[in-house]
Amino acid sequence: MSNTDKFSVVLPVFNEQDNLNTLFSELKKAADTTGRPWEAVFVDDCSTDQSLSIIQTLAEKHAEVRYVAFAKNCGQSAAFCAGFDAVDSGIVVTMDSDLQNDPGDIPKMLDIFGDECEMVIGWRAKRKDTFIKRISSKIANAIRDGIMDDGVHDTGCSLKIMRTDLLLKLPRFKNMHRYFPILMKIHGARIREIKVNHRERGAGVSKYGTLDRALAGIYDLIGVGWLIKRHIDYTVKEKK
Ligand SMILES: Nc1nc2c(ncn2[C@@H]2O[C@H](COP(=O)(O)OP(=O)(O)OP(=O)(O)O)[C@@H](O)[C@H]2O)c(=O)[nH]1
Ligand SMILES: [Mg+2]
Repeated sequence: MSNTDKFSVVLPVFNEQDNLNTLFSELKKAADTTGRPWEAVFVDDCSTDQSLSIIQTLAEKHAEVRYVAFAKNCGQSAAFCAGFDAVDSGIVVTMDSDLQNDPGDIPKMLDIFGDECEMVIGWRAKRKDTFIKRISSKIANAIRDGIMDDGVHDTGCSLKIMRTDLLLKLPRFKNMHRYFPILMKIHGARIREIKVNHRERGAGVSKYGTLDRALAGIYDLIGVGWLIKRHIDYTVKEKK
């Protein structure tokens, strides 16, 4: 990897109409400072607001914008996977579309991504979330850390940079995006963390309830624990 390589920003979207224009202008400003070619791949998950038409307008105006639009709502992990399949570069940046992540952090993350590591993850040291959300996230992290060691402080931070070829090897399942660090790690990625900015949601409402997230989280932990134990790892000595 070199510091001139193209990168692709994958953005899952579900009903974010009032955030998208600001998000794109912030993203463009930050991405252009890197001097690298880049693209934004929005994945609209059958939003019921004007998100898709805003994305279509952005794509008409800006050559960097591409999008995938789902025919029905399939969930955030499906959106990430469709984005990974669509990108046209070896480097994927993931982030939320609700302005909670700051695109201004991308250049410094790209600076440390490369030959020495295959994944860079943000660490929201000062979270701008509700008390309930912070506590439930702390409990979820503690349980997760007890079952699997992904070696990072903030697994749930959406702002991440990962190598496309490794991402395409990961097993695909609902909620897999909550386990990218451990899944990347068992596929050989060396991970580095960097503190990032975190902001309040721009406009619109959260798409997840605390209880739903907790219940799904327990179920998924069992599955991911199994996947890690049963992961196949081999090294080829010779081949003809
Ligand atoms: N494609 C797709 N994206 C989704 C879905 N649910 C959420 N998202 C996107 O994923 C990102 C994170 O969702 P949020 O609702 O902000 O989740 P959160 O940040 O944990 O919750 P808040 O702190 O309340 O914002 C946002 O960009 C959403 O638009 C979904 O079902 N499909
Ligand atoms: Mg959010």
